[in-house]
Amino acid sequence: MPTIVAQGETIPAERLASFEDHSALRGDAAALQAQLADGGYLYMREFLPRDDVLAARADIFGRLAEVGEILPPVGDGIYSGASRRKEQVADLGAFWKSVCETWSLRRITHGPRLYGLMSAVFGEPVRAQDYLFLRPANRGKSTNLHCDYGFFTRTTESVLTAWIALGDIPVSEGPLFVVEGSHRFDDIVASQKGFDVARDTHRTAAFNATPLQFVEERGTRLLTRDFAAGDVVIFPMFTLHGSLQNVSEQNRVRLSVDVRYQRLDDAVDERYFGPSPTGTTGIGYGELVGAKPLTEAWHIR
Ligand SMILES: O=C(O)CCC(=O)C(=O)O
Repeated sequence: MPTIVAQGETIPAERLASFEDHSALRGDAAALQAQLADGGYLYMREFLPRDDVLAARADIFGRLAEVGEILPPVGDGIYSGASRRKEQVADLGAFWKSVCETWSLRRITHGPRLYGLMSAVFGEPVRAQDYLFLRPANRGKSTNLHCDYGFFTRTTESVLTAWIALGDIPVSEGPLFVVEGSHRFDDIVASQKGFDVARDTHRTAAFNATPLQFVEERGTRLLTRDFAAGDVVIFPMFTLHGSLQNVSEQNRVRLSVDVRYQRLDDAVDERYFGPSPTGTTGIGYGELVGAKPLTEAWHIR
C-alpha cells in the first residue's frame, strides 16, 4: 500500500478503503439511483473516453506551459517549479476562464456521455452548470474536508457533483476522497441545512478536523483509489469529501475537474450559469484556486 497523506497526516490502512466500481450499473437508472442513495457516491471506472480526456489534459497543461508552469512534454504534467503567469497575464480570472472554456474540456464535462449518465441518475432531463472547477494541484496541495451543500443549493438541494480525473491520478498525486457513510451523518446534514458559503461568512465550508481526525472520531474510513483518466465520481451535496495531499516525488501535477448537474426543471442559481458566471463569491473564475499561479500556496478552494 503506498503512503497516503491528507493534510500532512499519513492515513493508516485501517482508515482507508477503495471506491467500489459501479460501472456494471450503467444503463440501469433504478440501480444507479439506489446505489447513490445507499452508498453516498457512484464511481464509474474509465467512463469517459481516454483519448478525449488526454486531449483536454494536453490542452490545459499546454496553457500552463505557455506561462512557464508545466514542462514539456505537457501530457506528463510535470511542474517546473516556477511561473510567469502574473507577468504574462493581465487578468488572472480572465485567463482561467479562457482555460476553463477549452473546447476539449467542455466536450467531457458537457458532452452526451456524462449528460446521459446524469439523466439516468436523476431520472429526468438535466442541465450542467456552466461554471467549472478545474483543479491543477501540485506537490503539497490538497482540498480540506467539506460538503458541497453551502456552495450549490440556493435554488434546489437536488444537485449532484461529478468529479472527473483528467489523467491517471495515483493516490500520491492527491485525488478525491469521500468519507464513507457521511451522507448519513445526521448531525452533519443538520449543520449544513440552510448554510450558504457566500452569505454566512462567519463560517467556512472547510471542517476544522483533519480527514484523519474525522474518520477516527466517527469510526469510519476515507474512500479513494488510484484513478485512471476518465474515471468519474458522482456524489450529492451532503457527502463529505476533499482531496488527498499531492506528495508526488516526480512533481506531477494532479489535474481534475468538478461540475454540478441538476434537474432541467429546477430553478438555476445564476451565479453558475451563463457566458460569464460570477461564481460563488461574485468575482468569476478569479476566485478559484486554479486561477492562482502554481507557485502560490492554497487550501480548500
Ligand atoms: O478535487 C478536489 O481537490 C476537491 C473536489 C471537490 O471539492 C468537489 O468535487 O466538490
